[in-house]
Amino acid sequence: SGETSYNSWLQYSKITDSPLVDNYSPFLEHVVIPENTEVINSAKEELLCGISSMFGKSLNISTELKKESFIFLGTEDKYEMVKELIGVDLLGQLNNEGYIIKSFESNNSIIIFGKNDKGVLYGVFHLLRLIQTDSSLNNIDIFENPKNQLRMINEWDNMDGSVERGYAGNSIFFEENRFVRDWDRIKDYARMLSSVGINAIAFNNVNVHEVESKLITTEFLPDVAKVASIFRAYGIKTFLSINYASPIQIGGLDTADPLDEKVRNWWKEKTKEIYQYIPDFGGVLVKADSEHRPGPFTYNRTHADGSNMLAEAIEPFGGIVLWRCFVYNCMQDWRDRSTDRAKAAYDHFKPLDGQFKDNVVLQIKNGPMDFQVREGVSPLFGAMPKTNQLLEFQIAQEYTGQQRHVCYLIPQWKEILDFDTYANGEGTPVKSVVDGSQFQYTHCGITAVSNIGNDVNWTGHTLAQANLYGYGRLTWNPDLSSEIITDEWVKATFGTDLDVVSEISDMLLQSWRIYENYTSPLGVGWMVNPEHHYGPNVDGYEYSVWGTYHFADCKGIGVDRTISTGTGYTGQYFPENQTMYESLDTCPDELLLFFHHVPYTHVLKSGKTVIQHIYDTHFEGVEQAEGLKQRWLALEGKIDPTRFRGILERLEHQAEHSKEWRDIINTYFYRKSGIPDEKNRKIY
Ligand code: GCW
Repeated sequence: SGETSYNSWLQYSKITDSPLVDNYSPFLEHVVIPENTEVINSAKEELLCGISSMFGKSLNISTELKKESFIFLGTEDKYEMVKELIGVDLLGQLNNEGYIIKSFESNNSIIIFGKNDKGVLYGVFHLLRLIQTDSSLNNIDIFENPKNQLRMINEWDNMDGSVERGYAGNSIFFEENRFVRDWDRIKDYARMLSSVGINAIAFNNVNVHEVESKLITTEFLPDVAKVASIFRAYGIKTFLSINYASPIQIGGLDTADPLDEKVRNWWKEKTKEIYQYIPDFGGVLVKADSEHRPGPFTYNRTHADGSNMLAEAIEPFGGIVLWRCFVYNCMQDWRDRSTDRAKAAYDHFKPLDGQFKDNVVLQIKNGPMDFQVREGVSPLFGAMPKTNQLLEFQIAQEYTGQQRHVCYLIPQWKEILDFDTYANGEGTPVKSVVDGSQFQYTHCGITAVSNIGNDVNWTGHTLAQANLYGYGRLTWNPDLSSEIITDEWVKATFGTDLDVVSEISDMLLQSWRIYENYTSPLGVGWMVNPEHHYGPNVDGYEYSVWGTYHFADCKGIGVDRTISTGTGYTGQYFPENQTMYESLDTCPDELLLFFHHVPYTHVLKSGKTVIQHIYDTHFEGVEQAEGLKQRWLALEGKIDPTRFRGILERLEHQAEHSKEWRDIINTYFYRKSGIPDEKNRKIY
């Protein structure tokens, strides 16, 4: 049935054959819950549901401590009740969302203790995860604080029900220019998100069209408030994407100039109104002066002027302004070799460092171009010590197979988070910039474009659920390894059978490289069909206005972004990285064509020429895609039929489609270069 795929990693499958049933049972008699908040109630409901589903057992609920066999859920307010059991040593180190889990074999008890109720909720999800992954409950001694303050999701949902870059059906929030009002589905989404530690969401598209502009009016605020209340019960704050030109669009003013008093007052009144409906409203997300969206440039104002104006309006209510840095010239002339889109965000924002208010956070895409299979890490990270920064990933697989191909992105995100910016000298990885530990940031963290829709299984490709899961886990703790995250997801989703776990984990962990192999070699991007961005089209973006070129000719390929002979982009990095990328000797192979234009005969560090690398990876990628399908087929009978077939269909498509990629890419470069494949394979 669809239920299994709908339940994602919150399967709570019946546990019968685990060697650990005898270990678990003694703990599962009572749940002691002395407090009563919305979030604690969510924690209680989840625990009761999880235990009853896995063990067919209802826990007895009590507010008083028992002598034995109990699970205690409580916060600092109830510290007195459990102080003998948890001691004081770690207490002071718990942050607002942190928690402690301890278990005691002597009386079969488990203490889940949060500084606040959110910690209790996260602790309950952690306990349920331990059981779902076959972990022993003996001698648990867990201390967890989330590493990032903002752990956010951006939906690109439009009110007509479509989802921009959505690959899993329509919106679960909107249809026909109103709210869907399927609150249960939204609640289940909230459960999924909070189970991996997400604490904020903006649920409408950053491209705010006409109807969506009215989300901040009384026409829709009651519904927004309803959605916010569902998320609130799971510790998730609601944000809205807003239209920068709202004062004109919905306010009837003749300007949106951020320095105009009328405009400033309009936003102050508007903000007051929003907070009447949603007292803990998180704030606004703004895409301004980007891809034809309105912004302060219209009035010759800076992005500091624009964002500060909103920040001032929202400050009295504790809200924040998430301001995107995806600002570039999308009307470029391809003949112009001096403009480089990769440089745009840094060029626009770096000079403004120090001018932003404390409650403005700059939201920066992980790459300087746009969520390609592989690109350099944005040099803006670490370059603005006096300005709050938020990292933006894309879980939706716009350029990585659109959730029809499997492409597990956790390894990619880990590389980005671990990338050393050298902002404070060696050992200043991106993760340490956005978690606020390098500079005195007041707000920071990680956000990402969601990959869900109203498909029964949420993500179209069931294996794409792993990207959403892993995103949350990584955001909670960027130091978790890909292997650990993957292992958790597979076990919680498909059960703990050893073959299933090792096969699926390995398929996921290799999938990004496989996808890269048959699509986009050596950091060159954009060889996709325009607009929908699916499938190969080497020159699809070569002569366009978007600033997206590979410059392939009969001699060579790649974008010269060096200081000495190119666009100078490498100069935006701190010296160590600048030197590494500037020189052909030290630039890593995998990003070679992102930074350099080289002849097809250029020899890579691997010892192969560029052209032979292109041929080899494309032939190999197709074999690997076929391999994924074969490995999946071998799991038949170990996966429920619905998910088995659904995933198989997509893997079959992937294997076929990878051939299309291989043949078009190889043929294109063979025809351009005239250099035959050393191994004489079929190229057209
Ligand atoms: O990559 C581009 C996408 C647009 C998107 C834009 C953005 C929301 O193709 O669909 O618009 O990025 O991030 O603003």
